[in-house]
Amino acid sequence: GVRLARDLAPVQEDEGRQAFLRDTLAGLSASPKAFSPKYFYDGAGSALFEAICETPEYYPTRTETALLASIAPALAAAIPPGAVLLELGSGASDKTRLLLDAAPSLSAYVPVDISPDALQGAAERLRPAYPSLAIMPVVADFTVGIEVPDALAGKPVVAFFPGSTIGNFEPAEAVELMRAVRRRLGPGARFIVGADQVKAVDVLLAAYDDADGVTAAFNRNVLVRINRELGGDFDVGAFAHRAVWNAARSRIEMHLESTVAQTATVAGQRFDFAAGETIHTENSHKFTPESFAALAAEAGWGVEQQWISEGPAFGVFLLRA
Ligand code: AVI
Repeated sequence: GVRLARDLAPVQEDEGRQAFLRDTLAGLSASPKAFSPKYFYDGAGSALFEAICETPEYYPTRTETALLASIAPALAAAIPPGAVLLELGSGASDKTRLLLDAAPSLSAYVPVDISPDALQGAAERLRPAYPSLAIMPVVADFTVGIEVPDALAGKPVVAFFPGSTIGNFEPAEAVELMRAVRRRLGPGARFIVGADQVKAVDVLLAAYDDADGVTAAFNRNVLVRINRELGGDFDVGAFAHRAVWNAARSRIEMHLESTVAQTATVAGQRFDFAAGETIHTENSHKFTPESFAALAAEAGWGVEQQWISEGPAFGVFLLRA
């Protein structure tokens, strides 16, 4: 069965640390060096991401929230009575309230996130507000497997994946993930996905390099985390935040650029950096309605309805298996 947040055992934490260590050593040994963005989200990283969402430059969160508020009745109409809402990468679960309010017939909410701190906080805030809803947080890396607690077997499940987190995956991984959700949910299932849209490059770049440096701190936090959890000795201040637009791949990339020639040690292994060498830390793909529909189709989903905001364009897609 699946492990709920409150059951998170030291054993599982150690498994998490082992995976983090393995992936970090592999990423530092690769050329070019690269990390998975999923390791941004320790407690501090999740808090920094929440702070990014408050910056004037980072439009996706407020844009999607406003869009979801306006279309919530249409989304609720697609949710069968008694259904379970399964949210991938739920973080603070702020947008979820819009769906929970619009679809009072939901019987359970299963937020899935890699950050126990973010999940715990979200569950504590939601429970008093929705006393008749079963809130069953699951600490999991949803890229590894999608599971619903056994207690909810047999209920229809609607999956919710807002925030354009789908854009943080390579297209092939995104297809794999959407396919896994479809297999888990079965025929006739609904999947609500938020996907940020291509727009003017200056708007995109500003969103990933805010003037107050919150995104820079978020990017560098992965080095802080490696130092603390994996016994690394990164000189965090000697890495600069870089955000670049890769037009060919339609994505913003984040990198950490070594400002000097230096060596960092992690778990006894030494890694050399030339001045100007980068660690590629994140991709954030930007879609068009057509490119997103094509991605969904590859995973066996059809677009039943779509909504694209005016102003900064952000898309919410209601998919049907
Ligand atoms: C979580 N994810 C959708 C964010 C994004 O926009 O790709 C993460 C982020 N990275 C930098 N700023 C925000």
